[in-house]
Amino acid sequence: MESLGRHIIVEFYECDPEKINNVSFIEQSMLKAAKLAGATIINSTFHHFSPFGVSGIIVIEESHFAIHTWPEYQFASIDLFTCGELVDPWTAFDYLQKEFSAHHSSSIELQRGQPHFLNRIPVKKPNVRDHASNKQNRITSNRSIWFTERDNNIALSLRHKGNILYQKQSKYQKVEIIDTYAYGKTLILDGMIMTTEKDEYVYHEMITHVPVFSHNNPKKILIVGGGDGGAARELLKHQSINHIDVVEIDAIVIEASKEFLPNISKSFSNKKVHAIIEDGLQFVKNCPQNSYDIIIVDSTDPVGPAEGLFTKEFYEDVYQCLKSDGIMVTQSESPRFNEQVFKEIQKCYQEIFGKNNVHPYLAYIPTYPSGMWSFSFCAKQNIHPIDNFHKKEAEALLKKHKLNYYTPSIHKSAFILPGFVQELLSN
Ligand code: SPD
Repeated sequence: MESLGRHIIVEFYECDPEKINNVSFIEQSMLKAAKLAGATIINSTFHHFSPFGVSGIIVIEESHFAIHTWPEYQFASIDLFTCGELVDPWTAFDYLQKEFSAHHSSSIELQRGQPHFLNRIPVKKPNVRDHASNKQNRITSNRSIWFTERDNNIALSLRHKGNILYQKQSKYQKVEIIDTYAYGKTLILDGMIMTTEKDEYVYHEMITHVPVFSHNNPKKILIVGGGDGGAARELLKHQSINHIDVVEIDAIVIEASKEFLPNISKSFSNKKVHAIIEDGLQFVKNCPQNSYDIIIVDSTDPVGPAEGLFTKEFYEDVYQCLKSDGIMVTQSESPRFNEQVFKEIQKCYQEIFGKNNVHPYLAYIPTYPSGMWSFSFCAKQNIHPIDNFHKKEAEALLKKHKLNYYTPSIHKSAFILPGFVQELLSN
């Protein structure tokens, strides 16, 4: 015996960046490499980091295989640690080099546990019963694959089933759908969670029913963004509404949602709903004055294609498109996580709609950064969301449709803001 174990430390250079940023592909390749090497897999965990990079480890009966990738440098760093005569880490090395299309590599083999330093002592063997129950309870294999949304200081990870159900780079953004254990199918744009099957109702109920029950007779609605169809689905629960335009810049978002999120996107098959593939900025610029009763800005975060939807110019155009008693509601980010954006955007709304006509409100969405999310209610006239709340109509709707978050009490209490949010608004 030369040593207890062999540990190959591998550097793969000039790999295919797409491959080494794909957590499912990496997981599958590492598992196959372990099997080809003759190892017995116990457990594995793999994480994707937004926007780039994957880390993963497979615990094998004969030690471990681990990987860390830097797609932006086309670099993968791998540990192949095995023990026993029957497992050959170099078989795994050869396989992975091909899988990741590495153009060149460097590696060293370490001998772990060298015999002349080892002194074997008698260790008590487990008794037969312990041994039998250990065998019974042994986990043969358990995949653990994680998606992580993070900025420099905060991260949220969701464990998912491994296969990426949908992945396309559109003209505007990377569109992905994964199946998570805790929140079901999840739509991700450029590495940021947009909606999940399990908590989407909070966002979609709050961005729609609050303005509709504050308006006297809403008939024609514009949604800017909203390509998953969730906001339109909620609006269809109101009989007075007979026309909904959904202006979505990215047809791929609608395509992905229709295929994998049918309960959210089902509104697109209703003839009151008109999907228009166009940049919301241009749409409101060209929109005739006094066109809509309510405009809902259901945008992504203010990076990438949605950046323009957080500008004064855009809101001025929205103001023009609204009828004289019109209401705009926007998703206005998290006052905790996006403090600066939240503050600045409130000022901007106040400049356009008037200080007394802007009312931010909150809801709790576990899969968005910090969990605390804001919406902003902006009215063209002096329409107050609580004073003008049509409570009876809200109660009637709740009798007919099961909502999961919105209630008449939530409608009112959502406008009660914690001290630190009030402070953000006051300076
Ligand atoms: N950080 C997440 C912000 C997402 C806002 N838009 C969600 C779209 C759901 N229809």
